[in-house]
Parts: sequence; structure tokens; C-alpha cells
Amino acid sequence: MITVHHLNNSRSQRVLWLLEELGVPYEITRYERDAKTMLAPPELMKVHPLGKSPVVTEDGVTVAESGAIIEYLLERHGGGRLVPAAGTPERLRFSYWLHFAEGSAMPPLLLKLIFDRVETGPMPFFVKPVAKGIARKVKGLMVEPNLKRQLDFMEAELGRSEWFAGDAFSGADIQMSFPLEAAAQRAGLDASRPRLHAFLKKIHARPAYRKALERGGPYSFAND
Ligand SMILES: N[C@@H](CCC(=O)N[C@@H](CS)C(=O)NCC(=O)O)C(=O)O
Repeated sequence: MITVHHLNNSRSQRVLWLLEELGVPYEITRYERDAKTMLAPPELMKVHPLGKSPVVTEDGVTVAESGAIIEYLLERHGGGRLVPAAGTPERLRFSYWLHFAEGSAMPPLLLKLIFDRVETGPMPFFVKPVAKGIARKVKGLMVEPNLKRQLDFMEAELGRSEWFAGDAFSGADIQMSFPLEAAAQRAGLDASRPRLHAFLKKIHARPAYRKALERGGPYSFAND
């Protein structure tokens, strides 16, 4: 039996969704974020030394990193579904987006979250102007231009085919869901980028996505 080590309101929602798409049985071990820090509880470190979610365990094998988990589950349980055939241009695009989601799309989104908090969070009055100034500068010089360029790029890519890896829905679309949901929540992704907006609407309507939400519990990113 596959166990998904699931942190509430997190990237592990993607793994539940993939398993629902595949119709493979799984069980969930739940972990709750600390209400103040939003960090994962220390018990997750017993499953994997980094203590992050998602982690999947099955028959004594432990797999971390969402991209690696998606590849592992597709290889072991996919039977050729949700992954383009090896050696095709679609397979290369699949691989690209699987890496892009965490390697390129998430870092500026995370920086935005952190520097937004620096700008608005409580701190001693004498530090505030300096901290705010640094936050604005980093966001203006680095974070926001990168976010805009990436969103424009992703919008253009969805003009090439219906889904990220080609005309068929794949694990790459599942992997890309989280950065796009995070961008909709905190980086201004809206209907002004119609293809990305339509992508979010389409994935949120999939029965397997809805089923995974029921099993995973509250998830604040599932708004278009
Ligand atoms: N690149 C990793 C990121 C894992 C990660 O940062 N997960 C977050 C959940 S969205 C987490 O566990 N956060 C809690 C913490 O850092 O304590 C992946 O895609 O699996």
C-alpha cells in the first residue's frame, strides 16, 4: 500500500490528485502545520531527514520531492498513462515542466511570500523603514520582473498545445498546478492571462482533483 505523508494545505495535494487520476489505492498519514510558523511538525523528519512534504512510502521505499514522486508513481503504477512516450518531443517537454515547477517557478514565488511578510509583518519601529526598503528593492529588482517573465512565458507555452507537455493531460500538468495556484493566490495571476487562467479552471473541475481535495482536507490554493 502507498502511504502519502500529507501536510495540510501544501504541495502534497498534488500527489493525492495524481493517485486519484490513476485510480490507485493509497492511505494518508496526516501532519499539521504549526499555526504560527506554518512549518511542518518535527514528526515528518522521522519519515525523511528534511522533514518536508510530500513524501511517499511504499514497500520499504521512501521517495521525497514532488517531481521525483510523480515520476516514481507513474513508472510503478501508471501503466503508460499520464506520461508521453519516451523519445518524443512531448516527453522532453514533460521532463522540462516537471523540473521547471520546483526549480524555476517556485523560488520567486517563495521570495515574494517572504518579502511581502517582511514588508507587512510586525517588527520594532526602528528597524521597519530599513526592512521595508530592502524588501521593496529585492522585490522590484529581482522578484517581480522574474515572476512577470515566467508568467508571460507559461502563458505563451500554453498557446502551443492544450496542456504543458502537449495535447494530452500529463503528470507535468499536475506538477505545474502548485506554482500556478500559488501565483494566482499571491502574484497576480488572473484572467488577464487567459490561457493560464483557463488551465486553473480546467484542472479544478477534474473529478480526480475534486476527489483529492475531499481526501486531503482544506486547501486554500484551489481558487481560480
Ligand atoms: N521541492 C520540494 C519542496 C517541499 C516543501 O518545501 N514542502 C513544503 C510544503 S508546500 C513543506 O514541507 N513546508 C513545511 C516546512 O518547510 O517546514 C517538493 O517539491 O517536494
